[in-house]
Amino acid sequence: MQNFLDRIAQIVGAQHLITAAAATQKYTTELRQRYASECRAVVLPADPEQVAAVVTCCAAAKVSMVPQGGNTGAVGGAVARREQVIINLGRMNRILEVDAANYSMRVQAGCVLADIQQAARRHERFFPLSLGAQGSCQIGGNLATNAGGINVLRYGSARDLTLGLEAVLADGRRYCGLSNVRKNNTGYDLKNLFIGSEGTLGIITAADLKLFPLARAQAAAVVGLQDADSALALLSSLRAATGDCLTTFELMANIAVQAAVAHIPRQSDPLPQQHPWYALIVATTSHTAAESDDAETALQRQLESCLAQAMQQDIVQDAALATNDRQAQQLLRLRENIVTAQAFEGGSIKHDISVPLAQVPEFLRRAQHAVQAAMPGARPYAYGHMGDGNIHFNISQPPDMERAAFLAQAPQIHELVHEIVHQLNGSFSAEHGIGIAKLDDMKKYKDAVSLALYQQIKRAFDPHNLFNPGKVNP
Ligand code: S2G
Ligand code: ZN
Repeated sequence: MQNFLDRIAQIVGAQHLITAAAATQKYTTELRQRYASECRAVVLPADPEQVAAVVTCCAAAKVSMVPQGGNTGAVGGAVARREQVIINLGRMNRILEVDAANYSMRVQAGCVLADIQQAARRHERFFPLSLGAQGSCQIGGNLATNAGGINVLRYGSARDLTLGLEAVLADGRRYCGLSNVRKNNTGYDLKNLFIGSEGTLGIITAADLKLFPLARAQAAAVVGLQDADSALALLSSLRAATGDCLTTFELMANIAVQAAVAHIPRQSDPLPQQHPWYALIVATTSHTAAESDDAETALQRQLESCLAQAMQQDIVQDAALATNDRQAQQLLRLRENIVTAQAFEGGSIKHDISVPLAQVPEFLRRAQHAVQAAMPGARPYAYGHMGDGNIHFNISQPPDMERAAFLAQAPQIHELVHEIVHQLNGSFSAEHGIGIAKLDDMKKYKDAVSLALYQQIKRAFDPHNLFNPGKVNP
């Protein structure tokens, strides 16, 4: 093993080969701390050539690898075992090119998502992938998990935002699929095999991303709702009225909003009374009126009129509309803070499900009933991307229940919730991926033909199972 590590050190430089347990800890600490993780070494290559050389060296030594970006995943996709090498792409963080005329940008896999968003803005362009971990997650990991976030409603997931990519294969060869043309109909769509494969088919080293016109005007609001049926009705009327200006429609249960108010400094309830449900609404337009504030005023007026009508129809109980960007950012921060606030409410059994839009209220009814019948006192802490039918139906610990005993019930609760999702023709993993957390669900809910095809693809790309073994494929 020492010779092997010496060879790795020769490739990346001794200072970019980390073996001391204390130093590898940041790479083996999993975000939700549900999975133990350790490793033989962490390797930080500087460029795709070094990635290919490291992979070739690992393949020759039959050492399996865990590709890793910002290590912000939610399903244990980047946890490692003691004999494995973690290949972390963090050093490969260059914005290679921004082609504003082509509405595209070429980035290395280790670029932090927030840096990509800012680089696009500097060129008067918008990169719409936006999620809570954007300050530390890396685009390579976003692509590997086909990340979603709060703008999927209008712009789609990571897969929809990618024009081309390059990756290192399990035998060290490089797949060179970088391409910034929007139409490229030449053979199988290999790009989309790597996207969402969670590092099990190849290590993404760079990508060509789609850019969009910068929003010239934004309107944002938080509304109070009686129930999820009202949220569904509001979503439908907003989409009809604003067309594709609607970028974000996030549902938040009252328990989540009040937890943020209780636990997050300077977080208040945007509405004077509490409501069973809240929704965060953001609409933007890139139309440039004579003055950009005309466009902003027009969009805000449109949203205001929509919400006023919904209030008359008793769909919306109350509304807080942002009148400037600072207030809009405050409303967006509420959505981020409800995620953070969960941890202050004890243990959390989390879900990342999706159902057809019209089934969201029915899912919430059935799931709440089933969970509370199975575990009296369980507190559904539901929020998420209602615009995509994607709900994080998280369960917070009953106050009088011991944390470990509560978390030990997770498999049973997952089974209850995912069975309801299955009955409603939904998905047990909407945006976070499979990792190791959802392997049982893959076995249970994916059809035999799909599972067989996944295995055939995995064997074709990684015949010696060196890339992230034990992930995604049950
Ligand atoms: C969200 C973030 C991950 C989590 O806030 O939409 O996808 O921890 C989640 O739930
Ligand atoms: Zn989410």
